[in-house]
Amino acid sequence: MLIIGERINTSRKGLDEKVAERDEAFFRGLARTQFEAGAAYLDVNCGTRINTEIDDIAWLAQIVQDETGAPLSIDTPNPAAAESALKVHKGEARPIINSISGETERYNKMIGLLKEHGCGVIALVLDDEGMPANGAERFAKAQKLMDRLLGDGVPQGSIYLDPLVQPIASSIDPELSYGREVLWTLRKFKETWPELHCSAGVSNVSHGLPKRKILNQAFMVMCLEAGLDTAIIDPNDGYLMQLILAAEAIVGKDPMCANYIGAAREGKIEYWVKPEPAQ
Ligand code: THG
Repeated sequence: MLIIGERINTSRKGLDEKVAERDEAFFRGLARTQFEAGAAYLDVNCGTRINTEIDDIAWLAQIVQDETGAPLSIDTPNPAAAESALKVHKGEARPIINSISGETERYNKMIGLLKEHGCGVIALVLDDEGMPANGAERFAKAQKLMDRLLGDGVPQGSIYLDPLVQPIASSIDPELSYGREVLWTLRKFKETWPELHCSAGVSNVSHGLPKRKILNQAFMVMCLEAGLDTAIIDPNDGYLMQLILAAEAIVGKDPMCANYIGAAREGKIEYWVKPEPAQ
């Protein structure tokens, strides 16, 4: 599982203020702890800062990369903000633009950046007609978007298709489980495009519910089985991280269970939930 650390996001409590104050030490800490916990990419999102996002995201990108050297998931619907972060991005590993969608203006501007910078891209199943209501609509929107991306010469291996996880608590139709719709969609993605990467914001699933981490952990395991290979999650949830290792071993994504055995030897597999590290 490719892990994208989700914690640098100004929609999280108190983080908007930390960006406003330019609290560099705070964000260095968030970057380092996620990287050390096993995040391959670090997401940077300051979407709450509408008027200053373009400057703020470049500031965040620079300090996060200076601290860890990790490539970034540049999380913004705004092409100007994405460009601002791309300009300061360093290192061999290319960043991931998070994200492009089928929305006309966003698509046209993001595709230009993608070609210019040769990076990866998360593709959201969202278009001018809005959000998909169920699995079938997710797949229909995905087909259109994939046709367009592949037609525009984006290599399949650079695309991370995202089925859009919606909070299960926000479904008003008792017949419709947002969890199930996403799992169905992931299977369909893998069946249709076997070489394609699939990514998802797993923690969206629990929004508005108590004891969110348990829901995130359960959903993570199910998504992994359904074909998810890239997860935007909190890597500092040690219990979640060990569940990923266990689930990969079970579905044959860990040959000879080598990673699982190695982690157990290193004392990284435990029966209890660890408290979060202090920030
Ligand atoms: N797809 C893509 N990008 C995304 C999302 C997606 N970026 C944003 C979001 N969804 C993924 N990132 C987060 C970050 C934080 C939380 C949820 C998703 C979150 N955090 C709470 C907090 O920190 O207070 C609670 C954390 C917890 O208890 O688990 O909710 O879908 N491409």
